[in-house]
Amino acid sequence: MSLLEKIKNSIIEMEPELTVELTQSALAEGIAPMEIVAGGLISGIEIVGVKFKNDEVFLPEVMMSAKAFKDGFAAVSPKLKDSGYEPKGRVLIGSVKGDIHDIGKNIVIALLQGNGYEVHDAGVDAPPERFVDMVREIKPNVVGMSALLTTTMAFMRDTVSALKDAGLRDSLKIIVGGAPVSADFAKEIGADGYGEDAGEAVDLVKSLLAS
Ligand code: B1M
Repeated sequence: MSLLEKIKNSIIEMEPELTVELTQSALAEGIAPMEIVAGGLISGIEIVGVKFKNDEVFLPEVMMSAKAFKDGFAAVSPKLKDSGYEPKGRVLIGSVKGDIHDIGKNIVIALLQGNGYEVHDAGVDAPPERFVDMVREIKPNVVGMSALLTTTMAFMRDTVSALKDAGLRDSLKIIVGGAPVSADFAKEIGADGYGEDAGEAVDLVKSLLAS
């Protein structure tokens, strides 16, 4: 079994320490950081997602798998950053109010960092006021919002409104993403773009900042 397969399985088997150990071995063997993320870590959490949906695993198991993913990702993340180019812009990203899912957001952050963007993390369950305060402080070129729940998507709209009310909207681009979000929804709430996955989010930021 390849190291990437083992990493994937360690996430499915909910073994955070093993995930970290295997991730470090993969890095030591010279496997590209992005390959470890895509072929090992994401493959594992995606399978857990399907099992969760099919009621084959339940929340405590999913949380342990998510921890394995996060710990493995933390081990590989500095190397992803090392592969970056020139800083190309400043991005603020958070999971919106009510939403504590952050795996996808953290992948988007890592890929942006790996592509040379300075990224600030608004964390999870980030209310519109936090985005407003952080925009005032950081002055990002782009604000990104992530939501994994249909119930929390509404806070994307509230955040866009709060940025408008604070007079900050015109100074930045807004992008949104997350499984229940769509390009139509992005348009509807007045965002500048929607990224289906982390790769698209990076392309979107690139194109928005070039325009
Ligand atoms: Co939750 N959960 N969860 N969960 N969870 C989902 C999302 C769900 C689809 C599972 C299901 O029912 N099949 C479902 C949502 C249903 C809905 O509303 N549509 C759900 C639910 C219901 C819940 C709870 C309500 C469960 C409960 O308590 N009864 C609860 C809510 C908590 C809350 O937020 N208030 C809950 C809790 C949890 C855990 C804490 C156990 C854990 C989260 C741990 C963590 O994130 N730290 C968890 C997990 C892990 C999942 C699943 C299994 C996996 C999500 C994930 O990390 N995917 C998920 C089922 C699934 O997706 N199949 C599920 C991997 C990740 C790489 O993908 O996040 O989609 P994703 O990110 C992608 C793209 O979407 C995109 O790029 C990423 C990388 O390619 N993207 C962006 C994301 N953000 C972006 C931003 C961008 C651009 C692209 O620009 C800014």
